[in-house]
Amino acid sequence: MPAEPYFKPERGQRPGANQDPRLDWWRQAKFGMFIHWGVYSIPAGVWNGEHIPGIGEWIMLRAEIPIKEYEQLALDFNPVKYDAEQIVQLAKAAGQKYIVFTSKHHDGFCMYGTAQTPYNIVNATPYGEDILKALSEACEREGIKLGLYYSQTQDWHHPNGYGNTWDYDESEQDFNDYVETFVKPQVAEILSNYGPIAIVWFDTPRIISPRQSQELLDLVRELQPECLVCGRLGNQLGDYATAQDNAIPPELRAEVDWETPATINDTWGYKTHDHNWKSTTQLIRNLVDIVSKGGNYLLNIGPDSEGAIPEPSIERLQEMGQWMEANGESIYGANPGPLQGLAWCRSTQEPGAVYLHIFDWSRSGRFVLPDIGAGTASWVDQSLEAPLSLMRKGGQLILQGPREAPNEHVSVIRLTK
Ligand code: FHN
Repeated sequence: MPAEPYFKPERGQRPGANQDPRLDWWRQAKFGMFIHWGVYSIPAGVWNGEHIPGIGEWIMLRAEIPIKEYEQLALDFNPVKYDAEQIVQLAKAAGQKYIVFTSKHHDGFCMYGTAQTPYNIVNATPYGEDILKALSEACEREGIKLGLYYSQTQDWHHPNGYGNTWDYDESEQDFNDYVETFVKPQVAEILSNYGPIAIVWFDTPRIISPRQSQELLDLVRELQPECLVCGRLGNQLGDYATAQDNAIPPELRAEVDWETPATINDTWGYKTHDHNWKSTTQLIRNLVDIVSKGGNYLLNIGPDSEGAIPEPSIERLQEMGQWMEANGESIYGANPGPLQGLAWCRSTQEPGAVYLHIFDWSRSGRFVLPDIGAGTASWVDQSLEAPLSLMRKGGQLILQGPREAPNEHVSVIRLTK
């Protein structure tokens, strides 16, 4: 059976980019916050009283909502609880170093003030404020990098955008005109009006041609040369590879820089019916697993239509942050470690130290590993006082710790010479 394609071929990394120092901050960061937010947070998964299956931000397509009807949502969009500072503080508390915000998703509604269409947060809603402006200012103040999601191919609102087969006749659409007269000017806007943008996070490349992908890349480079472009620009042109949603490769992937975008429950855009929240332990393990294999974790929140962040997301991010506060040394800037393929533990490393992240604590508190040349073992979390010893015997390292895992999520041991 062929291995699962964790990276679709068109979601690759341009040759040589894995040596590019422009990605150094991102390689250091490891953990980011994705934000999916738009007018789809009003129906929140329910249309005409019917629960529409699937991810919340796809409701327009899944329920084939006519544009004229869907547009009415904007008239009710008044997110008075939106607080950019609170969102950025939450990201910081979680230990996330960058934010990626949906400037325009597939439904075509723009969450920033654009001159290309009145269908945007400033001109089409009672709220009337530029949500992105406030977010960019809060990010700048708090030293968090800001990336922008932009749907460059699917646009179910624009007459020449891809994907709306219920309002438009595909054979009459002119996708090239859409790219030239709408996408490029919008990409120029988001890169000109909101200060330094760290990433443009393109998505679902579908029908975009190699020339169109290249020209978008050139535009980003021209306007903000330091700005990264994710692997979903299409045609293998991104600065880093983007894994499939929620997918963690089974093995080390050291040959490319990569990122897994992921949900905390099962949707990106807010849905009232989705209560399938992953546990904090699972989320921390996902982060560790990803970093141990060479990737970054971009974990999503979906604010509701008032702009409030769902409480279960807040709780989990805060708990992740507590773990990161104590154990972040083994995550930020860490490379994949020498021990790979073990079920009970993951490893990362930096010069002079190997970090063992223990997922399954043994009942005896004893762990046997291949001798990787370490002479001392210590807890990364300085508040831990449980005894820990290391012995080298017959080409093996024998670690002896307490009988109970000292951390309920993942306990981290530092091995040094
Ligand atoms: O279709 C989108 C989806 O709505 C969401 O934005 C995710 C995030 O990675 N990307 C696409 C599906 O892969």
